[in-house]
Amino acid sequence: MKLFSPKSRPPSRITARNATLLNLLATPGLGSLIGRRWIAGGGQLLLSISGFTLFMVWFVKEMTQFYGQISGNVEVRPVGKFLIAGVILFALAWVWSAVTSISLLREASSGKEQALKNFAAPPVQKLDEAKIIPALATVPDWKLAGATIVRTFQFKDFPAAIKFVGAVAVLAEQAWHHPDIDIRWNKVTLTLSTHDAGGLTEKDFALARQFDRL
Ligand code: H2B
Repeated sequence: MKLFSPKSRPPSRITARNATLLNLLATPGLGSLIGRRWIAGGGQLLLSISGFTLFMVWFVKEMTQFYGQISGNVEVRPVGKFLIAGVILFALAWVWSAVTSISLLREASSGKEQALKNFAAPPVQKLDEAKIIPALATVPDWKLAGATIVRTFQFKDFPAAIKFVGAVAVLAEQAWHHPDIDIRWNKVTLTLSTHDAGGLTEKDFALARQFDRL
């Protein structure tokens, strides 16, 4: 079950674990936010802060009446409703954040499973000339260079180039297929071939298409 899960990549196991610890042991909702579950995190945080605030109202009223009683100049009024409301809101936030934490943990492990599945995938066949030409047509910005395909991406500056390389790394890891990367200031050159097959395979073209969409 995915409560408002974003369409971005699955969280790492570390993130999911930290999110769970934060949600369940610190403040329900904070963990969901670091797990990039913005709506669920926001809702949980609202509930938990409201619950804590009502608890504090109860505590202050209780203390005021207690010390007022000593000086004898305050009538005692029931304030238990603030405590009950606060506990209920906080409990709701906690349970909701627990559900989100479980979802994050499951998504993180499924992301790992995907990488392992890719790792265990049967070796793909090396493409011959007859198959390479039509495959190249699907990646018009890439050039054939021997038994590889190459594309140079240009960015406004070095940080932008590095950000792009970060995104490339995530896709490559998920596909368990990695390009050679050459970074020169604001230019990034990606070179793809399938080392295990000793040449080009469909994996190279599939990953090139993903990089083109970044
Ligand atoms: N990336 C590329 N481009 N080619 C591979 O053959 C390849 C890879 N193999 N990433 C993966 C890692 C791995 O299965 C082997 C053990 O290196």
